[in-house]
Amino acid sequence: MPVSGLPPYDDGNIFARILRGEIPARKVFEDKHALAFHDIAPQAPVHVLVIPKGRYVSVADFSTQAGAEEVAGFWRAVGQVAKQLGLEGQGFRVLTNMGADGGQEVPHFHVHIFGGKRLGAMLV
Ligand code: DGP
Repeated sequence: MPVSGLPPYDDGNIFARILRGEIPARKVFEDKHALAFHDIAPQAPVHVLVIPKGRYVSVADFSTQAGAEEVAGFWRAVGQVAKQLGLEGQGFRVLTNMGADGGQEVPHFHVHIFGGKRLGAMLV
């Protein structure tokens, strides 16, 4: 069960389907722990999503239920993706939405990487 009050993991969610190759995605990185692909509705010149390969609904689940190797592997992938996309020099933003108040739409834990321009203040 997820720890976040969200429903249990749904294997039919869109990112699970991307992981299984059932839906195409513009992949930018993949390794044992993570997959990264361009967001379908980019909100910045660079907008990439990084997802773990494990079945975690949200950051609450991932941070409490994933193993140390999985957590480390995921965050290393985030760093590698930013480097691969050439974002390190000018900087970038990493964001995760969680649950209803966080505006999470897809119930498979993911982080957004935004970059490619000087980003404004966060909306609240
Ligand atoms: P969030 O609100 O954090 O759950 O954001 C989900 C993001 O996923 C949103 O920015 C749009 C993106 N997205 C939704 N469906 C698809 C899809 O089928 N393919 C890709 N590449 N991105 C998707």
